[in-house]
Amino acid sequence: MGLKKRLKGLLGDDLVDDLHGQVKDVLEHGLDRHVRIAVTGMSRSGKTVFITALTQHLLASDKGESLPFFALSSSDQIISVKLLPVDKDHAFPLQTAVQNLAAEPPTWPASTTGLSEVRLAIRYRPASRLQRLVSDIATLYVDIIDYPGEWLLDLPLLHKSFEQWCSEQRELFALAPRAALAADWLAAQAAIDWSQPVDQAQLSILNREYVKLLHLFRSEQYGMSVIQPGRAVLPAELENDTLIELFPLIATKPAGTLEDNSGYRVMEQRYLDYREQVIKRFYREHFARFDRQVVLVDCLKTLNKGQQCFDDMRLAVTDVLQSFNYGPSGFLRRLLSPRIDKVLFASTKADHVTANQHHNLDRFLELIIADARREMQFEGIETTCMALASVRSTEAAEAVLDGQTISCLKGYKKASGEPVALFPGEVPIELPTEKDWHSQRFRFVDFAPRKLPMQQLRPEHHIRLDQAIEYLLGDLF
Ligand SMILES: Nc1nc2c(ncn2[C@@H]2O[C@H](COP(=O)(O)OP(=O)(O)OP(=O)(O)O)[C@@H](O)[C@H]2O)c(=O)[nH]1
Ligand SMILES: [Mg+2]
Repeated sequence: MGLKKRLKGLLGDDLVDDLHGQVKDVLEHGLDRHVRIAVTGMSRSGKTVFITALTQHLLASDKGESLPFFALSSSDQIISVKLLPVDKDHAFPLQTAVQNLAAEPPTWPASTTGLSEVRLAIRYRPASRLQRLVSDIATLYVDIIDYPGEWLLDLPLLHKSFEQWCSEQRELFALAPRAALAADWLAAQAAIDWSQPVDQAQLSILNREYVKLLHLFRSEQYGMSVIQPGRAVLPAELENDTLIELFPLIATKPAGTLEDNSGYRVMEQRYLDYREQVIKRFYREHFARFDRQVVLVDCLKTLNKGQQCFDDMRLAVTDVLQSFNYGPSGFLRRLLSPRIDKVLFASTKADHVTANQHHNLDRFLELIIADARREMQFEGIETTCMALASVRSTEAAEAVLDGQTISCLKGYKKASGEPVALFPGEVPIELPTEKDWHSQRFRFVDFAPRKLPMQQLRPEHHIRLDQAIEYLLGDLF
């Protein structure tokens, strides 16, 4: 009789299976682990604020005060957390962000214009007795990168031919608000015979106009999400580089054989160069290896701006998520060919609504990410939806209206800094009707941050950030 069978006779099946699993685990893993978290979100969705708050709370998590639902912290197992050095040109500007949030008056971080990275080492006392036989102390290394949301929208181009990209853009440019805003640009494109050689000066003019249109589409007024190529609006080191002189051809592909110097082929070549030299490099260096993912979505923005913004956001999120690798991921696979095995969809800025609306915000988020989530679940990976606020900037208050007590919020308006107390309204749990979209029913206000102290962080400084951390990391200790 094998040892395992004999032990089962003595100790029972469950206990022996459990022990067997743990021994295998320890032998395979050692106790130290490494996890890379993908923080994914369109521009202004809250990535930088999330990374700042998560890092700041984790650095203080040995005190066990601000993250009650992060079990490792609340059970006093954390010995210490520290930042690890990264290449100084790419260090996440944590200090600046933390100082600005702690200033008087506090301010939000600026929009991100380049790539940066945070590396954390969480040193802790393992809970299981078996793990403690190997070592009393273990370390989890956590890597997170931050980047401009605009660049994310380039990832889907990796899997698309120029023709596919143009055909998708054709559909988008047929819809409001793009169709009307781009009428002149579309007419100028249509007047060109793309099967013939095109003057470079003419291409430059069309490109300049296209970039202006992209800025308009993503402006506060329209809030569109599908802005491609991303480097056209945020070039960073590619400023003035011809690599980013790229726009889609909205007219259908010219028939017949096309010469290499035809307008169509010239634009197609630019697309291929951009894909190869900009997107592929970025993807290979920074996006190919992730173990866990947070997808941040600003649901309230879509409600404020209306159906076109909602549809565009849904399309962008679904498209972007197809660029990541999903699948169940054991330790060895994580080492050899990492895949994302757990995804947290988070509706950010939950402090813009009253606490009784958080559940609705979870449900509304599900509407936006339904298609993307279905595909992930098909791959057998774990997902969840959660409304959260990385830096809680409002306080709950009550008001009496027509003899009834209603829940309100108090805070400072982001735009003017003036104090406000308001009833922000309800979050729908179904897609708003045509009438609701047009009734200006949704007017969620942006708030200035409430001061986030550098020391003595408390649970009331965030909403559910601890649950998010527990979901993302809890099973790795
Ligand atoms: N009230 C509140 N507002 C938030 C929170 N997180 C983000 N915001 C708001 O959202 C804005 C954008 O947040 P960022 O973290 O800079 O967004 P981002 O995704 O990094 O944006 P890009 O760098 O442009 O891609 C902030 O300036 C705040 O107005 C939050 O937890 N609470
Ligand atoms: Mg940012």
